[in-house]
Amino acid sequence: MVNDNVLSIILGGGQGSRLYPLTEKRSKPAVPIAGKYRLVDIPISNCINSNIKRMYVLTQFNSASLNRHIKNTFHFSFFSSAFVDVLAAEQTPESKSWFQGTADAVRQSMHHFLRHEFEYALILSGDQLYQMDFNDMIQAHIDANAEISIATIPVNEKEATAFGILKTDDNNVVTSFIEKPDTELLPDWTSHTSDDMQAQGRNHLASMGIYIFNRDLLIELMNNPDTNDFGKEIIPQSIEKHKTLSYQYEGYWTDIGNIDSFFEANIGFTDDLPKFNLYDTKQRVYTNARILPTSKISGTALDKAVIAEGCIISAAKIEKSVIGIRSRIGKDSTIINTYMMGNDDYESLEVINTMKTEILVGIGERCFIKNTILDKNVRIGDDVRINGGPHLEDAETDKYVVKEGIVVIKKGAVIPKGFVL
Ligand code: ADQ
Ligand code: ADP
Repeated sequence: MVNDNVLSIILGGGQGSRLYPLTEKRSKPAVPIAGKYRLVDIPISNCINSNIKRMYVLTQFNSASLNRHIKNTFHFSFFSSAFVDVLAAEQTPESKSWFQGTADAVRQSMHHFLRHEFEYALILSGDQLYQMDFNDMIQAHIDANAEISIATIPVNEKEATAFGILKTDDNNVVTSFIEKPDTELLPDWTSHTSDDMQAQGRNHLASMGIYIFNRDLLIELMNNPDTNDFGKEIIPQSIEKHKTLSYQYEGYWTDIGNIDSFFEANIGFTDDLPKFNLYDTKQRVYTNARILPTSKISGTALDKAVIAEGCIISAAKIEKSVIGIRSRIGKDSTIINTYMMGNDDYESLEVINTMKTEILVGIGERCFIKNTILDKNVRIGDDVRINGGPHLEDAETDKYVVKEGIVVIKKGAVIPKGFVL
């Protein structure tokens, strides 16, 4: 088993500005996805399913929800060496020790990693949706006697400018690498891909931001304080000096680092055959086992609705939407193409009677909500109409943000009765 030789380092997020306002009050790994999971559950579950059970999650700030989630979710046997630890940047954004980039984040935490025995460091991004067995990649790395491996995936020309693009020789050894090339450079950066990929126009080989480094090489590279980023500096500077293998992957993989892709990925769970299979018992996605009651639904027409546990729903219609844990939706409301994250708590009658606001947590009666992300614990009054879509211009208030037509209602926001957007 190679896995005892692997330490996993999950890059949990920089400033998280691309996912703002979901990252306004929590760190990126704690952002809820698919109604009951958190972003960080994806890389952690991939590691557990690959039998890699020593993991560090690096994050810029340590939100209470991230700590609570990790602490409540990942329990390993007392007798095992398995763990998931969160390491947060210890200073403020103004301070020099705030992580300057992905490599800097790893450098500042090296003393934690080096307390463990490992041969290979597996470095993962925290904002990607995919199910991958890392053992195949590790085995390919060992067989090729490589010092660095990069997981790669064929992408089309439109996507290629958002990624590190590379070229390889016939043995899949990386010969050149360019981080996020301009469109006019792309014709020089095509690769020979499989017939299936070519048929989809995927002729560029992109880095998935998933790396294996041999321990000694990682130590050597981290000793150079001038390099702050893997994609911009470490990888391009290393390929000539250190044997770097491209491990090509052709399964489903998507970056969910901005509001648009995050929204699409969540709504994608309502497809007849979602590209990411949450029902695969061989590749389970682990999350907090909350022991919630079943969901109760009355008088609602449901079409392509994904509904988590513990909801109380009386809506008229829910279509192509993901409804998260403990959601409450009032009578005659219509929810279309929407991701509702759910609530942290139920409001008991006692609490309701002493509340300052009369707007209950969840969605009220006779509301219409479309093309919207509702963060946790929102209170939407009766007769509210939120009609997101490309007709809306980007905007921000204290209660919501509009980004590329998607309305994001901020965590805990109270939207008064009759509000229209
Ligand atoms: P990007 O995703 O643009 O490209 P980056 O913003 O550095 O690269 O993020 C990589 C991962 O690290 C993300 O999960 C991010 O949240 C996290 N991260 C960023 N800064 C961090 C910090 N200071 N501390 C902790 N985590 C941090 C990279 C590569 C490309 C590759 C794409 C694939 O540079 O070559 O194609 O990933 O998505
Ligand atoms: P979940 O994983 O269910 O989305 P959290 O981990 O955020 O939720 O919270 C789990 C439980 O902790 C909630 O049911 C709630 O009762 C409680 N809780 C949530 N936020 C806080 C908080 N800030 N302080 C104390 N308890 C909290």
